[in-house]
Amino acid sequence: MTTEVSQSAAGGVRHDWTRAEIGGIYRLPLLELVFRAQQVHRAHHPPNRVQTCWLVSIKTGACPEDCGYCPQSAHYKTGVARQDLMEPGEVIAQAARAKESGATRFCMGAAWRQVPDGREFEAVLEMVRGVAALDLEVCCTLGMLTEAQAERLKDAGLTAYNHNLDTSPEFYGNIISTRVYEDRLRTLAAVRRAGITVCSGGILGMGETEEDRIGLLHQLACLRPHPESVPINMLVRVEGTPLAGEPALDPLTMVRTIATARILMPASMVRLAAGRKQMSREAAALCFFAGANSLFIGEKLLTTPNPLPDEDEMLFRELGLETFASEVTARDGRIHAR
Ligand code: SAM
Ligand code: DTB
Ligand code: SF4
Repeated sequence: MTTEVSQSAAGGVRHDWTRAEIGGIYRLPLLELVFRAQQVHRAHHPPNRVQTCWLVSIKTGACPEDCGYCPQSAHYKTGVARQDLMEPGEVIAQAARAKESGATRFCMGAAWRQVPDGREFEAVLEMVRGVAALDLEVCCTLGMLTEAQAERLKDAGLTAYNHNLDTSPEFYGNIISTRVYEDRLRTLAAVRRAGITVCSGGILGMGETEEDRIGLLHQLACLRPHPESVPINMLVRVEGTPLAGEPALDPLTMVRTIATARILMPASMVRLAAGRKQMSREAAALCFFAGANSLFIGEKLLTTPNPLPDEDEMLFRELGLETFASEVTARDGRIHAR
């Protein structure tokens, strides 16, 4: 049985949410919200199971964009060492190691505003082909993409493309000035048209209001179809970025946002993405209870640290979490029972 089947059995998926409705869900008493989210979770996904994803930065730093949260922007002095595009062989070897470590999805990130055509794009296509041949889900996040590029990535075997909306349309301009919300939506549409699954979510803790978080969820939940994968990142505050001095986010805000995302997008994989390093295991446990069923493993995200493999093994053991085997998380980015 695929999730699509269980989804219709559970009453269908909506794309016509209003902001007011989403606000009503987001502002429920926390325990009521988490309880409802767990019910929705169980109607659409196996309980106690998480997808494990591995990130690698294939091109690091010197990015022309000015995203206020990002250590890789050329606009800020953050101490991130710049690195040109990696060799395909090296990336594919890392993917093989990621698979040995138990990852079922391999995500390649590049600090680009947009994908450059030519030698570098050809190298990325070779990486995608190599990773797909290892029978891993393959994801890329390379910045803006044209339809022609999306089609070539699809042909190379790409499962998913990550492109985050990050925050609400109103707050977006406070964080980034070098591109607009509409650019992000256009890339997501190109990805969708090419038949690649969409991975899109946001970042919490950038000084946004509750209304902005509701606005982000509204944008995501009104995409048709929903993004198959929704990463919720807690801002990693990196020295030198304009957001380095933001106060720490209350982890319960992550829980609330994840629970709301789970209710709005019942069949999607919701990822507890960046920020686990600065989160207690109790907070992470609540995020999983609220419906997160995916996470990044491996000791580094793109440029910042992630919990160590030993710590994650212990977390899985203590919570009784099992990981999806690669045969279970199928290459179309959705879960299929064996
Ligand atoms: N350059 C491409 C882009 O922006 O789409 C791909 C790489 S970019 C680093 C991928 C995503 O990482 C961003 O959209 C953002 O949501 C997330 N990210 C970057 N810096 C972060 C930080 N300090 N904390 C949390 N998430 C972050
Ligand atoms: C996503 O939503 N989070 C990941 C992945 N997609 C590419 C990136 C997190 C980056 C955190 C900051 C860093 O390590 O540079
Ligand atoms: Fe560049 Fe992506 Fe970082 Fe923005 S988030 S500065 S586009 S690498």
